Amino acid sequence: MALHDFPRYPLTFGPSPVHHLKRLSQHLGGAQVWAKREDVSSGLAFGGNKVRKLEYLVPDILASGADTLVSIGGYQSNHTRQVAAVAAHLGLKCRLVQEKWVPWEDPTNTQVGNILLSRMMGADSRLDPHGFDIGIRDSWKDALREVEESGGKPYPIPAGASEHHLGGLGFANWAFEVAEQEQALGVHFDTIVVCTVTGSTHAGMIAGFAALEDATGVRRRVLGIDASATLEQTRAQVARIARHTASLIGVERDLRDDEITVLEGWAGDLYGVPVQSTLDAMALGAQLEAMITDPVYEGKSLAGLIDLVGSGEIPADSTVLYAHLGGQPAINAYHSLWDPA
Ligand code: 5PA
Repeated sequence: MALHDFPRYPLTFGPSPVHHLKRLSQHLGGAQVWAKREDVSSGLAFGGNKVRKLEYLVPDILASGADTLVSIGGYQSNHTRQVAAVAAHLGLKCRLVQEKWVPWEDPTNTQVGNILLSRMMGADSRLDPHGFDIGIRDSWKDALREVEESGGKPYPIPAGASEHHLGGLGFANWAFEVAEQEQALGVHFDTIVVCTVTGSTHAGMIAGFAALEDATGVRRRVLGIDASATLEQTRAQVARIARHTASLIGVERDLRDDEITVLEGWAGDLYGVPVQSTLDAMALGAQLEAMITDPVYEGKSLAGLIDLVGSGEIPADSTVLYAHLGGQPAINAYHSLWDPA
């Protein structure tokens, strides 16, 4: 099988836009930095990286005859908001488990941003006191059982859609899209920087670029920036999903270790809690490019990119592509970071 053999239900406007971050590049004084924007590529509730993953799940959802999508995330999960959006778009019901993944005590955390949007879109969003874990949760299994007991037909979507067997395909497709956009723009991205937490975004890219490398001989670096401070678990999950997705799309060799890179250093101590480098990166992106990033994910991966370009670890003759995966609605719960003194 190849990627184009898998059915894809379009939920985006088309390829996500790619553009040069000229002022940021100039400020950093090294590699040229571009961005590819999952945050502005769908009309479904502000979009984001899950929309692209869900494009490959929808055919399976529709074939299953399910009437309720059941998923899980933190209170300010972007993923659950995008599942709620897809449910609304398809005319299905949606049951969400929102766990206390982040010790962020602002009362607005359960009221504004992503969770507000999910409620507006009609999802049955219920709070749960459990803490952060990217694995399969009992609370999610309970929700699936409850839907069944009340006569519904649930369709299970795990955290970040990552443990779903088709969860890596969306970003394998992203890699092919990048290769086409390079042709049209006349640029070559030798390095990709991407935030990684539940793993299928990064893993899908690895699989897609491996397939492209085998077809064209072109090698690139895909640098995953850990944003959850659970490095070993994340590395293992990325490697597993990358290998699974690569075999799904017909990559006939094992992936090399150097194709699976998760870098630590910008997550701080806790998932969802920003550190100084996160705030500095968010401010730089906003003030030089009006490119808004969130303190949970994209602010941390942008901080990684800034340091890697600044230190020359990504060399000055590189052209680097920053994968902007969305996530901005959460900033509302983090207003205190910018409240005037
Ligand atoms: C998320 C994830 P992966 O989970 O595929 O590694 O993606 C990381 C990521 N950027 C990066 C943004 C804006 C994200 O929302 N979010 C999760 C969520 O519940 O929202 C799955 C954790």
